[in-house]
Amino acid sequence: MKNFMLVLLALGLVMTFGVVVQAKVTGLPHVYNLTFNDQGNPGKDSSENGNNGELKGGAKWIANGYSGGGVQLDGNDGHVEVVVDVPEKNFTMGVWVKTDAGDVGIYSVLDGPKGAGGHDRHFFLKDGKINFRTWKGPAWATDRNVADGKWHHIALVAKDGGGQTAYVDGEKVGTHAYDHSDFDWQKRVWIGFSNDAAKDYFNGVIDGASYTAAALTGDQVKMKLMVPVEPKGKLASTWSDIKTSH
Ligand SMILES: [Ca+2]
Ligand SMILES: [Ca+2]
Repeated sequence: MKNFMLVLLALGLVMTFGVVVQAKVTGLPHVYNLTFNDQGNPGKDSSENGNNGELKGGAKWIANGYSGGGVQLDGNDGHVEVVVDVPEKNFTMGVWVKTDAGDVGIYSVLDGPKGAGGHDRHFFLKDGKINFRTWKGPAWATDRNVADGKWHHIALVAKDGGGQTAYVDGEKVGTHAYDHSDFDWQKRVWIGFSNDAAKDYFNGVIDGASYTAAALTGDQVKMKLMVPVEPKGKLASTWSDIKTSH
């Protein structure tokens, strides 16, 4: 019996350590982090929470994303689906996009496919400018045009008591007072889609799509979220993160 308990204890330590090391790979508590770098498994969740994405419709893996591979979306029905329960409070959503289409959907949280039964946490372009809507809050716009055919990183932070903050390429571009989502029956997330856009489906290339269970600071968005996690850099960043956090 004593030996059995020791084995359980050892197993517990191994599992705990495994979790700690994993969290330190990016230093951020990702619900999922899709890098699209593995051609054989393009929707693989690099957070290793197992919240893998699935390329659907006219979504095609390509070798040239922002960093490593990415996903080309056709503007017709292509999107990436993650079936996952994401937090409604204190979260950060981020994605790299490249497009010259100015009125397309980018990112949203859904109940059923295509938002049947409910949808929110929308990222979408209107006249090229990045807009958001986190229900029951209203839609709100920034004046930042990202439909210029170049890569841009878009992030939305919702902080309890602090409202929403939007970042483009790590720079704060807008805020809204509504500080959380009330859409707590959601079941999936679609990247490359938003019901709020004139054209629901994204037309262009996406990369580095993440959902993080924390309201990140501007520095964290810039220094961590926007920085791609490359396999060969993993161990180095793991140990440097552990070193600097103690
Ligand atoms: Ca990539
Ligand atoms: Ca949820």
